[in-house]
Amino acid sequence: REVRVGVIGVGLMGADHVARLASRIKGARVSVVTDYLREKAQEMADGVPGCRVVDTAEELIAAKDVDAVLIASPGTFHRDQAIACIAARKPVLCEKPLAMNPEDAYAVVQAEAEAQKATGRRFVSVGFMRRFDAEYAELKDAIDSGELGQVSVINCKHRNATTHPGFVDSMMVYDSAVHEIDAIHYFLDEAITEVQAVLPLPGPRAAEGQHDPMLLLLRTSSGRIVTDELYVNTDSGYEVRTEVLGSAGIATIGMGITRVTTQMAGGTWGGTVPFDYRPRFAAAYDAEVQAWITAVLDGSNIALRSATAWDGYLAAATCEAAEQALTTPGFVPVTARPRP
Ligand code: ISE
Repeated sequence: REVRVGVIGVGLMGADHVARLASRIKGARVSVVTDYLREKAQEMADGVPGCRVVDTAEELIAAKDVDAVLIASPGTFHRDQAIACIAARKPVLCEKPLAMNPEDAYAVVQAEAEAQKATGRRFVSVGFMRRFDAEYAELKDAIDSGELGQVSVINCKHRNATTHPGFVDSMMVYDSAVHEIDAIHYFLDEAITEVQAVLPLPGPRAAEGQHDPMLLLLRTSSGRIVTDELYVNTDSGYEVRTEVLGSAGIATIGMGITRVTTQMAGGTWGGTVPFDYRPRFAAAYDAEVQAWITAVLDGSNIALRSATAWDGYLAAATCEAAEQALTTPGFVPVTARPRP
């Protein structure tokens, strides 16, 4: 059997997923695509044998030739589209963020909890693909094994070469910092209790009203501090770095540098840095989508290592505190509702 996947949104990430599903993922094919730019969807479908276009996400989710849905639309649409997939009892891999505010994310958690009562199954995976990154898995093992000793501080660097127009502070939080927020939950298995934002002098490429770079300080329930340095207009390359300060060792991963060349002319050294997240995390995206398809084929719907709707909600609740911290001095508490 193969899973017929419908892809909602064929922008940067959606197009990358269509290519991955059409060429590298075993047990699946893309049967239907949709995008608000119909011609873009048609162009994508024309390149995938047996793939057709529909006008709306609702049509795609209801389509008889769609067994599972990959949501790669803008985050503001994720809530309604994920809830529609749950109502249609179709497994869904929703690109991060699950929603652009905690209330919408919690609505997805509740809808899935009701469906799970009725069917005994869950349906929602959230696309925090770093959980499938080999370096992240290795770092988590080093933390969990005690090899690094007591971890007190984690320093994160999240650098993009550029972002699209309109990528304001709330997008830096909900669309970029959200990866580090989920990574903290993944690495430390504990809640984030409060967030502080420190806003340096904006860089020359920061958009009007955008605080880029942006520094976030996040405190966890055991008292650890995570720093997240976001810089989304470096105009150079894509670099995601995590450094864990332990009492027995300091580990750094994700140099994001695909190759370091030494002894270059003039005695300097350097390397190449991928332009954006698709080449840097290609293997993680492949592993994430393959694990999702395998889970759909075996009926479990959600891969063991995948982020769940609850992880998506916790990330959104923390993002809300981070967003409030942008205009509130000091630490802002994270408030999370009980898990249903
Ligand atoms: C983008 O949506 C991603 O998910 C990338 O991983 C992140 O680095 C980038 O800042 C986001 O805009």
